[in-house]
Amino acid sequence: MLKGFVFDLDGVITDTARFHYQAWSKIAQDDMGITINPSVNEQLKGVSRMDSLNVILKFGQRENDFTEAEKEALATKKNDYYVQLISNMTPADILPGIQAFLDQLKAEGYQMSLASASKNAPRILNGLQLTNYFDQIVDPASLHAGKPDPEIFAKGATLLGLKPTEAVGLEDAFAGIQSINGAGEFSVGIGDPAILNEADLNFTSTAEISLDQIKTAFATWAAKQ
Ligand code: G16
Ligand code: MG
Repeated sequence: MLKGFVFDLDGVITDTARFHYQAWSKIAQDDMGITINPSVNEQLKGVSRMDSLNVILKFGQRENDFTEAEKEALATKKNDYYVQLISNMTPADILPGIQAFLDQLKAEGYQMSLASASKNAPRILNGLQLTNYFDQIVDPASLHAGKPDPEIFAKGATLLGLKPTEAVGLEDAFAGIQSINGAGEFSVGIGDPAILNEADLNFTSTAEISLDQIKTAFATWAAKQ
């Protein structure tokens, strides 16, 4: 039986990718002499802060040029700038259709948790005034491996006291869909179905999300589990 929903944050609830990109672009340019581009940005989605830095250093062929302490300092500097950028977020930054979807889930008594790689997730939910919708938030600092490892989505369900087959995971990144599938949950992809081709159900944007369609597809999927 469908009992709960595990949400990704960036790209599903709000678009923080543009702020991550702005912050990484500046630090990469100013402190590493690396000019990043939108295709590098794609590789940062859903990836932890330190792994994002490593992607950028590899792109700039500078992966051996910084000590661990220097890398920590670069990651901290990026985060300080990023936190400034997100400090003005308001409910107007919630992606289309999400507020109504969350209201419907609450009204129908579903449990909800957040499976974001971002250590800033609680701060972002606060700005969006969505904190009260979420029964649990997975602490990314508690994880052994990030997406596509199943751990984060598995934890999103267990924190709610749910079996994987009672939970739906929502994601906009391919690595996130792999994480949901690996956890044995029903996966909903938000975005290009050609990219998210391993999702159990796909919506091209958040505005298209339909709880009725999820329920129908989930019932067919659950019967086969
Ligand atoms: C988000 C972003 C990633 C970011 C990561 C860590 O993941 O998509 O680009 O690197 O969080 O963020 P922070 O530096 O704030 O801890 P998600 O899982 O919400 O898509
Ligand atoms: Mg995402």
